[in-house]
Amino acid sequence: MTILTVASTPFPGQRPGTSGLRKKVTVFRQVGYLENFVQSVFDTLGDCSGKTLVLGGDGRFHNRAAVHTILRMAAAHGFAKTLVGQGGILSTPAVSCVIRKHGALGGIVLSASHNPGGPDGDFGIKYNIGNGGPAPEQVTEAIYRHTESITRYRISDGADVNLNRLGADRIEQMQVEVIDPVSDYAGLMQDLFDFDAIRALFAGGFRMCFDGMGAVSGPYATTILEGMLGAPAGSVINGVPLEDFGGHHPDPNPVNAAELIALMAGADAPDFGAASDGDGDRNMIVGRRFDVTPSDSLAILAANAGVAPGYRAGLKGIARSMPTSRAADRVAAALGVPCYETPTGWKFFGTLLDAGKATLCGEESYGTGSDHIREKDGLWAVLFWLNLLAATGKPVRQLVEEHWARFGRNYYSRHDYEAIDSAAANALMAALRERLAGLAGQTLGAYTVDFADDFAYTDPVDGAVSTQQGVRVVMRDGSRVVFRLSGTGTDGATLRVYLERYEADPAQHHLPTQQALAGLVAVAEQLAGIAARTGRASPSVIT
Ligand code: VG1
Ligand code: CO
Repeated sequence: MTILTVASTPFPGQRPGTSGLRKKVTVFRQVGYLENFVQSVFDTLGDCSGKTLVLGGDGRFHNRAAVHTILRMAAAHGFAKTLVGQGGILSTPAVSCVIRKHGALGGIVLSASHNPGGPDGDFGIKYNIGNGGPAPEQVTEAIYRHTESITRYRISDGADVNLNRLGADRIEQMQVEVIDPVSDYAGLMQDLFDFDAIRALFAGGFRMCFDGMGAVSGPYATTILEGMLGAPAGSVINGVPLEDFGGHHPDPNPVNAAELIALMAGADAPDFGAASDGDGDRNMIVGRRFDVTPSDSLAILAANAGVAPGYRAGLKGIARSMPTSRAADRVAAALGVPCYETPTGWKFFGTLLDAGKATLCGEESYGTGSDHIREKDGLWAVLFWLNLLAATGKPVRQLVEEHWARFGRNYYSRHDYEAIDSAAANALMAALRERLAGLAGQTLGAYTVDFADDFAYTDPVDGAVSTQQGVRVVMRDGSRVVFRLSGTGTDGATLRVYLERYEADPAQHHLPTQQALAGLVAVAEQLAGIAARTGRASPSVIT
């Protein structure tokens, strides 16, 4: 075996977005493209001798090829050991768990998460640091700078290891340990939740459906739900990770998880439904004929955290991304703990979790998690809900409605305009930013603007500043419209419009969401001129 130094030249645009570098598979398959990025990660890390790396991905097309390349590069860079998931499979939360449990220097996650897969789909790569979480912006920017001036990468010419066989192998001086992708993660879940109570729930005839959407969470859900907790066989559907996700778009929302939603709406609906995304870090929670919004899910778990053994000591604080509804803020206030508001993307929760300032975190985009790892965690949220259902004996809908009755309801929706022209999207945002200063005090429809700004965040732990994180227009009654551009897409630009309205009166808690928010939708159009600028009369996805 020889370590080769291969000459290379930079590829433009290797800047990680909200969650890693995501491009079309065709872009990633260019000679040297993946290698340049990985070399830039390693150059940013410096000396890795004696260190352990964790490696795995969501099983999408190109996953295996990329794993083999990265293993040979890690060996050339002097890592003592790489822990790789069997078959090259590790969910994002499992990578975070394994990094922490084994004291690794960091990990590489191969995934474009909720983006479609397959030869014409997307691929992605993300570096996670030693706390198990996504690298913060200072690190991703340093990696990006390396990609701009790269001249060579280093790689072993050693043979591919057998990824299917558990146990130790070797490339150069580096030990390659193929690990069971599920076991460390399953052990952690068992420590956090009341498995006996959930087992008793299933034993009593409770039925659920978990839709793995042909992506990575299937093996985790099958082992834990059907294996350890006794859910009937068949409770997990689409449970085998496939290179093209079996044609599914593994973005768990009511539009994409159509099979699950139809089942939950049917006459013989199970008690509980859930779905996860490509890399297993998102969750959608569904009751019988009832969808739970992610923002409400965060608030409800926070309000009831004591049911789970792992959270019985209480919450230190709650953190949510800025566009996430403020339902969680009301729970934090009732609990007497702080609520932090961060920019979009899980990387912004890391410092708060490390510093012990927050216990639960969430995003409106079907992301929920806690200080047990440093990523959002789909199956964790499902188990938390199961624990809650087991502890209370109440159906999903009743739990949500009782929460609204106690705290009020934050009507919430996100309208996405996908794959619009990038120049038009940037012009729309620029025009909004120009109007911000004059908006306070103006009347828009039934609303009067309290304040309007471009969200900026100063990390309360390390002082890092992030600007231009979304335009928010906040009304005097607390209602909000937020505009931002997606940082995960690969086709043109995606405009996200986030709408929120608070309703205290329980008599008004049962309106259809879009009807309840119609006034704010009109305000958003009035403010941004979406139809004229994008040529779209309506959003492509509403969640
Ligand atoms: C989206 C979501 C954001 C989430 C990110 C990564 O980002 O809005 O909340 O953290 O995806 O999730 P954006 O920039 O497209 O709005 V995942 O499950 O794709 O890693
Ligand atoms: Co994801």
